[in-house]
Amino acid sequence: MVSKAASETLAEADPPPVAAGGKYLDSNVSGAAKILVVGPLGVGKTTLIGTVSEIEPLSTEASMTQASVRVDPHVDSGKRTTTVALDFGRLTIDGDLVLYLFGTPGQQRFLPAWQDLAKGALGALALVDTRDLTASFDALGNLEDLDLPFAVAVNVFPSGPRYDADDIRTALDLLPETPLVTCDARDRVSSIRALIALVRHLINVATEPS
Ligand SMILES: Nc1nc2c(ncn2[C@@H]2O[C@H](COP(=O)(O)OP(=O)(O)OP(=O)(O)O)[C@@H](O)[C@H]2O)c(=O)[nH]1
Ligand SMILES: [Mg+2]
Repeated sequence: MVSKAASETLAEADPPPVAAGGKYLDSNVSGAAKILVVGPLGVGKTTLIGTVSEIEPLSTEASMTQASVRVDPHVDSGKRTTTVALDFGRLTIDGDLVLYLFGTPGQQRFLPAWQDLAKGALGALALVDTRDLTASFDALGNLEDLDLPFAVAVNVFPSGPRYDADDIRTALDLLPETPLVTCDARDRVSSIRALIALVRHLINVATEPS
């Protein structure tokens, strides 16, 4: 769980503290949170976890073949592999809070797998791609069905259209309190910032009176 002390320090942290490196957890770690990284096929989930993880990330990539061209359109876009089970990585923020990051498969047909992954999760970072916002509807709907608090991070692709935040909120039907940030899944600082926005939101959700 996220400890109150860790949470308060984190809530004030800006710019994002550099993650502790190394295989073993820092002895100052006093809180932990399981976090899902979700989103549609090819949005950058595996990339983001690999970018921020302080341990060698676990990935379960399998080749995409012509056999899936009708159901996985990215086969024709140069994407060669897809996650078929999960990604896993670990990130310590502010020295004392460790995030265990679980990336889900992107295709809705893997929903049963990511329902299992959601067990024990405190929240989710939902990546979206402005080149196809509708592709995120399934993942966001799944999070709502699971009653899992989430933040939305637009993973900015160079060819992606730029929209105002309000337009993205409307298109995705986000609640006013749902954080909406931008990131580049290949960039460590912006990806950590997105995760911190999520953790701040989780703290607010956990501490606000119901
Ligand atoms: N230009 C750009 N390319 C990116 C970015 N993030 C990921 N990519 C590339 O986009 C491709 C898809 O990234 P993945 O991380 O495999 O996406 P994913 O969401 O894990 O995909 P699935 O597991 O198949 O659902 C990879 O070739 C990445 O190098 C980004 O922020 N910008
Ligand atoms: Mg993946």
